[in-house]
Amino acid sequence: MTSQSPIPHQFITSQYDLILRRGKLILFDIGESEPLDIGIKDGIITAISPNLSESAHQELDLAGKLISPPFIESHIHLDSVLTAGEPRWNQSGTLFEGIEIWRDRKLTLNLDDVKNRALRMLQEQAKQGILFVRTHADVSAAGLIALQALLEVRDRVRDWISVQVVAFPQDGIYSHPDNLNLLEQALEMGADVVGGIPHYELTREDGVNSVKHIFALAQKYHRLIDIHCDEIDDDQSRFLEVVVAEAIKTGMGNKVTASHTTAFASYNNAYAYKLMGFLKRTQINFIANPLINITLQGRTDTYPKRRGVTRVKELWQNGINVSFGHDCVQDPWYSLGTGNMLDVAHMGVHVCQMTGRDEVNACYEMVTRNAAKTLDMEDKYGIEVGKPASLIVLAARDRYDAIRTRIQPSYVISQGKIIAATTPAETKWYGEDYGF
Ligand code: 17E
Ligand code: FE2
Repeated sequence: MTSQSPIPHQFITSQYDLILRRGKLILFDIGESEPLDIGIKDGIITAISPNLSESAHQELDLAGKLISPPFIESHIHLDSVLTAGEPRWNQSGTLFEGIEIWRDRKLTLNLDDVKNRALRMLQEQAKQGILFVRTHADVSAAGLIALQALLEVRDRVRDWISVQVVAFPQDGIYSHPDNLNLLEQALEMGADVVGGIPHYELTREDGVNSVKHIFALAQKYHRLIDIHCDEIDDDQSRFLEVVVAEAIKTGMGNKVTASHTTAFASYNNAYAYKLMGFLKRTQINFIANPLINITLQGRTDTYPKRRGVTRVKELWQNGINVSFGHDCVQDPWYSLGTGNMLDVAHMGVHVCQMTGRDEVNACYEMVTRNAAKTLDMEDKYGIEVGKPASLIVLAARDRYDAIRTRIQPSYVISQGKIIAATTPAETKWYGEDYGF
């Protein structure tokens, strides 16, 4: 029955707008549930039960498919997506050539350019089951165009996808006299998170000062922190320890995120061991970007060649919250990608060597539940009665199978509405028939 139903009485008294029947819920620390029914009313999950006897205006029979909380993109640059090759291709494949190309591309940014690309990307992401996104917006450019565009997009899409915007000073906050002010102005305009890039400040001292300044701003404006930190293979790049020190001194702990931290993979083990103890005390979050880290890092190595991905497995083993991001889709740093978080988890399994069964499941958590913690959005995330009905349906047996096949969600449901549905491609076989 639809809202055009000829029987208005039933419409008014019906308990649910939508019922999902016979779906298996991912129970993170346990496995998958037996098939269950989920009742949804006014965008909220109002019932989870083995067999809902009532009917609803709309029902979907999931026939044993998996129901997962949506994917979360915890680290992407929506201002630069879909610009690969503009104005030129990144030939060296390094982070630093990417920054130079972007410096030229951003001279031609305008609001519509950023908004159109960001909206297109968000729609692609949502079709692939992503309903929460943290995007960086470069604020080291006159005019704050990228930031203004992404704030407008954030507010425009909030009925179907939650977006957080990080004020990210790509060129550093001390490399140009205006950049410090631009960062603060971005927070006044409404950026949700303060960012930084200490390893790209001109000196070690500037890098340390930048981290202190970021914490001061976050406290003044009551915002989260997400710093691009030590994104380099240099084993002497040690801004993570400064982030840790500030997190301890301010008590900001789980409101703080260190993104990339690729140098952590190059630190000597004695130092890494000491640092790991401090990390456990602070409870800060980590974001690794396996697709980008494996391609941008190691570029100055011959052989042996480093992987350049932070110590994901060891952080996870120590109970520290880690999520995975895609970072880029078709931009000066990474020309590939569709935004699919299962591609990211799949690469994470490989480059972090997390092939044990629990480890594969952990990689699934890094694109779902762990990222909700990082984004501080746990209150509206998860499949529980009373929470917003934002979830995805996967034609997979379990999390391992979902990562293995990198399957598109059959349904994407956001705040109670079906916003995307995918029918699997069907391949016909015309070769020999072996009878199985
Ligand atoms: N900017 C940066 O500093 N690092 C990155 N990985 C990207 C942009 C994508
Ligand atoms: Fe990034």
